[in-house]
Parts: sequence; structure tokens; C-alpha cells
Amino acid sequence: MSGLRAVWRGLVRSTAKCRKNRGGLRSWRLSGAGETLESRYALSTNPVGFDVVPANQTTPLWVMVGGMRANAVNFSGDHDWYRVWMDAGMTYRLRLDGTTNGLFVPGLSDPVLTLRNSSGVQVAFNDDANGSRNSEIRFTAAISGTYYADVGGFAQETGGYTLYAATAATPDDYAGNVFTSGSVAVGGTASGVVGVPGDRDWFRVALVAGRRYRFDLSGVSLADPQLNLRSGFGLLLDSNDDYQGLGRNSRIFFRPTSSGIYHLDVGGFGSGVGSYTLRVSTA
Ligand SMILES: [Ca+2]
Ligand SMILES: [Ca+2]
Ligand SMILES: [Ca+2]
Ligand SMILES: [Ca+2]
Repeated sequence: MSGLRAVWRGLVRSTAKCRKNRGGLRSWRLSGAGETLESRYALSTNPVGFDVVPANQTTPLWVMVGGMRANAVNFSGDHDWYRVWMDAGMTYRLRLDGTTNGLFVPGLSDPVLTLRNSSGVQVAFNDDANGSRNSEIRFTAAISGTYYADVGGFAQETGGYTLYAATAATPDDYAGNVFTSGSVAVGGTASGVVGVPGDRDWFRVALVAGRRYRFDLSGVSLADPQLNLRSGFGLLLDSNDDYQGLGRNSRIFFRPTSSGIYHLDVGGFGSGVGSYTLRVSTA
């Protein structure tokens, strides 16, 4: 509750009374011999403040990754949308809680959070997370672009909130060394994610001396893949960034002189991140 109005005129031997007034405001009054303490507060179902955040794609407000926004669900059914930019292949964490960060409104006791894509279509939703009534969404973007964090209250709830956006550390799917768990068979494919700029994913492949192999690395959301071929010990044997005729995808041909384990070392050119597919075939 918040005291919208409080009158203090001293208090001696008081009696307490709580009642609901017209308009839904509740008030309580303590009174004694000529002294009265009176306070009114809004039920959570009542409007708080003025709504300034649109509930659709016209919203001009951004929540920056690494930043936060504080505002209020002002009336029952109010939703506030914030733009958030996401890069393909990256994982983001959006957290919504009922702390008000200095806003003079009651906190939202039960926030709900919806993540929407650039068309406004729901792609993720959370009501309660982490053993609380606050909300949290972890989301890996398949497509780069503007998404919308849609803030609301459960049922008729109103009140202040804080929305946080951050990148989430994605556990790397494959190590970038000879201890990698990744492998790919001749005639098969493997897929993974360059999760952060500079991430390298290695895949073991067993090759036979004298045969000619073709290694193809294609971006799914990774815009500019880059491929290295390494020996069983990890020594660099060949590399390719953009293979002629394949756009920014990579291809290496190789005829080993000795049979054994080799490594395909996958990454993105520059600081690129995203998902990829690796294919090994005989050529
Ligand atoms: Ca609002
Ligand atoms: Ca909730
Ligand atoms: Ca990876
Ligand atoms: Ca490339």
C-alpha cells in the first residue's frame, strides 16, 4: 500500500476503522480524542499513475541489453512493450520484477513477461520464475532483429516494475581443442553454434589415406563461417573462409597421405556469431 494521502494530527487512545470508498479506494482511520490519522491507499486493482508505454509495435522505448527500464502496469490489463535488439545465435536473459526503483507507486506483486518477435507474435512467456512471482525468460534468437518485451500483471494486478535485459552466457557446445566432444562421420553432418565472438568448435573426423574428401561449412544463422582443417595433434593443415561460388560459406578439399583422426575447426569470420552445419563427403 502507499499513502496517497495521510493526515496526521496526533494520536491518543485510538480506534481503527477500515472501509472501502466509492471508486475503489480503501481508507483506514485511527481516531482518538479529537485526533485523527487517516490514510488512503489504492487496491492493486486500481489505476496507478498514467500509462506512457504503448502495448504494441509503435512503442518507441528500448530496453538496452545490459540495461533496465522501470515503469508501471497502470491499470488492470495494461501492457507495456519495450523494443530489444537481439543477434542471431545469441542467448538473452530478460528479468521482470516488482521492484519500483524509486517510482512512487506500489510494486507489482505478480508480474508476467512475454517475448514477442518483430511481428509481435509471442515467442516466449513466463509468469513465475526462480521460486518467486517474478518472471524470467532465457531466449536464443534464431534471427537477428527487433523483439518486444511485453510487461504485464497477472490477472488484475497493477503496480511498478523493473525490466532487465542481459546476454546469457551460453555454455559452449564444443571445445576448440583436441579434447572436443564433437565428431562427424564421412557422409554425415554436424551442427553447432558459434556462441560468442571468437568461439571455435572442433570436430574429429576419421579419414583414410589416398581418398579425396570434401568438407563443407554452411552458415544457418552464422553469416560468415570460416573453416580450418587440422591434424590429429591440432596442427593447421588448410583453411578456407569464402569458397568461390558459395557466398561466404567455406569448403576444403583434402586427400590425406596417412589414415587417422583429423580435426575440423569451425568458427565465424571476425566477431560473427550464429549456428552452422558441417558436412563431410567423399569427392
Ligand atoms: Ca504502463
Ligand atoms: Ca508472476
Ligand atoms: Ca560453440
Ligand atoms: Ca566465410
